[in-house]
Amino acid sequence: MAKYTLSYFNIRARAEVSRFVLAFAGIEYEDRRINQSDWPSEKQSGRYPFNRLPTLEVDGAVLSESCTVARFLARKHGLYADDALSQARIDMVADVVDDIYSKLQAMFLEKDEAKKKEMMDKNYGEYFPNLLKCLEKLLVQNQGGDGYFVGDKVTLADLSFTAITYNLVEWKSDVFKDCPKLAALKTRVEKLPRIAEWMKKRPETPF
Ligand SMILES: N[C@@H](CCC(=O)N[C@@H](CS)C(=O)NCC(=O)O)C(=O)O
Repeated sequence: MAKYTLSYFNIRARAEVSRFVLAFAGIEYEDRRINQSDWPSEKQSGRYPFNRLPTLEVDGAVLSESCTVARFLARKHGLYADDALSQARIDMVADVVDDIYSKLQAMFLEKDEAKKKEMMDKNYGEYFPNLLKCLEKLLVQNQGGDGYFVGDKVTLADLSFTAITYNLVEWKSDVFKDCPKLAALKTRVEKLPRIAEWMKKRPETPF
């Protein structure tokens, strides 16, 4: 079995989907959390391909880009699909979740309070509800929305979506009020025994 080291800051954010995949698959790994104060010197070390986090070290290789890392782990551990069309449908969800995440990250990093409020109003007023409604529609197209995004088992798509929900609700607790099937999917995923176990033991972090 390959030995994995997942490096990131001590937050959920862009690494949480990979942590969900590893938890669901029951894989042991090093969950390496780097202090912000150590990052400037770490960044100079040459250890990280794009001088950014997260990264996954495996079998002497270092992978960067959160979606690439999550997809690699999902492929290796049975959370992807066999046919190209289903794989693309999984990617569609994971990639739109990444777009949502980019907006959240920009809001999180914004220091100017007036600009932050403007971003929040725009994202929570229009951008997020529109994409969440589209995700809800996509979910409903598969087994009436009472199963998973693709096929009849959990895939990277469901874990990508669920992993980001905690960041979305932090700023607006009723963000899923018009998306009952998405809200139910989140609950379904949280009840999967290994995900429930991970959520109980994962560090409490602000983001
Ligand atoms: N597209 C990249 C974005 C990576 C990224 O922006 N990483 C941030 C943390 S979320 C980072 O490393 N920031 C520190 C820096 O750039 O020095 C991914 O998904 O991995």
